[in-house]
Amino acid sequence: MIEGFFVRSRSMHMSYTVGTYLAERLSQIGLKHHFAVAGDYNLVLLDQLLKNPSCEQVYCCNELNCGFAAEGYARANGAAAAVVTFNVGAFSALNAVGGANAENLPVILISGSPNSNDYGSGHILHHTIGIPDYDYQLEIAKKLTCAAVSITSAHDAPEKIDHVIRTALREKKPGYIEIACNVAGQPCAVPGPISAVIGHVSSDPATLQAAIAAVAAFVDAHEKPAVLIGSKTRASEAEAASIKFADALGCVVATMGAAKSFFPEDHPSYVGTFWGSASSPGVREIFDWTDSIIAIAPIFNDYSTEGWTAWPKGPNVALLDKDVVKVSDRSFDNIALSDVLEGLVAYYAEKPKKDATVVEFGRIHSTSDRIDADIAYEVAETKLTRADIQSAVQGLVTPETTIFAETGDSWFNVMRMKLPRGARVELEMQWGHIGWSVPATFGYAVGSPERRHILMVGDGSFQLTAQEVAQMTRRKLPVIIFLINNAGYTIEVEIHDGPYNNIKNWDYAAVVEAFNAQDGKGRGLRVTTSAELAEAVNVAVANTEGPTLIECVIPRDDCTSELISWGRHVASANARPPAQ
Ligand code: TPU
Ligand code: MG
Repeated sequence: MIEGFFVRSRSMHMSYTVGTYLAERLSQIGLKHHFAVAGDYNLVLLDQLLKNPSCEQVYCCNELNCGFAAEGYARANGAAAAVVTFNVGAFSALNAVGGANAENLPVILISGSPNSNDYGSGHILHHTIGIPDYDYQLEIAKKLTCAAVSITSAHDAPEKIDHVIRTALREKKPGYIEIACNVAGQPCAVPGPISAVIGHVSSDPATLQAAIAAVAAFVDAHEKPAVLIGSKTRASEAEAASIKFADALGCVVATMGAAKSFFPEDHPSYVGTFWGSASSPGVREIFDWTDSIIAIAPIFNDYSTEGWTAWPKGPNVALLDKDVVKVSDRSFDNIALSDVLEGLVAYYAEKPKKDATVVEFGRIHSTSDRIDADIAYEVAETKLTRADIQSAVQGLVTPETTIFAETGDSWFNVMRMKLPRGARVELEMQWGHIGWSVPATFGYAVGSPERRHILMVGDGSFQLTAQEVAQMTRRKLPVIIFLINNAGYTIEVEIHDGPYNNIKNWDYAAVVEAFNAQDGKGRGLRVTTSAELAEAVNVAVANTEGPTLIECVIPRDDCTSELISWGRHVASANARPPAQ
């Protein structure tokens, strides 16, 4: 009787535990799913999370994949969460957390952790390295996230959870929460309004005005500006403002490799990818011709600058980053990129267009370029080529399509795609973990079931994370996978070859069939001619109840010309001798 009364009165007041508090916050920030792998340090927490029906639990085959699934989900949905067990699980997931950091995605890693009584007790616990010191996972997580907390008491759990989620959303970086296994089910405070967690920080008004004036002065002082869109534009929430800025300025706009699809390709100012010798036709030349570059949220690393050979820097480059502007030896911080761009839009609204680069691009850019030639896709009983695969993918792209492209020649193939407005490309060029794309596509597809999902992945990369195709099968996700079987690590072959670039061949199509077991509807098809590829694409489109993997067999050196030239530049940068 007394117990029944107690339960009723608690539910009338919407009682919370640490776990249900966390679930409430995850669902309030828009997560309809979280990803998980079970382990005894997190089982009570998983029970608590299951109590919230608006944030479904989705399982992965291992914790690396769980982290990458969350990373992919964050790409579709703005944020994500992955729940794992202590050390043995979390250490694998931390690799993906490093990736989320590099890729500017707010992924919350949640780890079950030891019973609070075991901290400081001298007890040795399973799954640990065998010392009675349990803070080393937290210390590692601190290096890889923007906020990391350990919860060993329900008392301070709410503010710790809110701190991590708030910081991750603001910084667009991963966060980390570990919860002692005996604390996850403990009663805790009721959540306050979610605005405390998701509220935006305003730009500093004086700095904003000064930054806008400095960029305007920079642009006014030049005749032939060009805009370069970088991969942090999405994390900066500045995609829409960049389009308005391009409209107002009227000069050419190129995207960096990692920012493919972050600017509409049907926009009159859009010229293609800027990536040194791997640029779209005419783009490198127009960037050579320009007298100034406005770089929006770029990441200039050895890969994106083609071994430091195509690195826009110096006094003719204005850098407009997520919350910092650097122009003409001045620096302004604590300002939102979209506010800066909106201010510039207002400034240029009544001014003549700075369209010299658009006019010149029209002169130097020939329409009979390589990309159009590649799109002529001939269905024939001829040996399959890389160009056939590129054309087949291109033929599937709709405004509702997202293409994931794995590290390897898939990067350069996808650069050649012509995207209708709405189509998206997802790349992991800063972290560059081969195998990322399989679980990330899975997570993305869970978060955006209304879209068409295409994955281009090499044979070498696929071997790292292949088992996550089984989760696509489990959830009946109709992902179309183009697996490029070129018998090895061709991207590495083009950088530096050796026996380590050869891999054991698999029957990839059969692997997917094996994942079906009794109930799956995945399809695996192996193609060696363009006619077989065309047939397989039809099968893939018709299969709406599971993934379809098309194993595309091509020769080892049948790669894009961009990979060859990019590989040569990267090899030169790697081979620089030590400075004297
Ligand atoms: O198209 P292709 O043949 O270049 O792609 P594939 O077959 O997926 O080969 C990728 C080869 C590759 C390696 C081995 N790309 N980068 N790496 C180095 C590497 C090793 N381990 C991890 C986790 N990530 C890496 N990028
Ligand atoms: Mg390969």
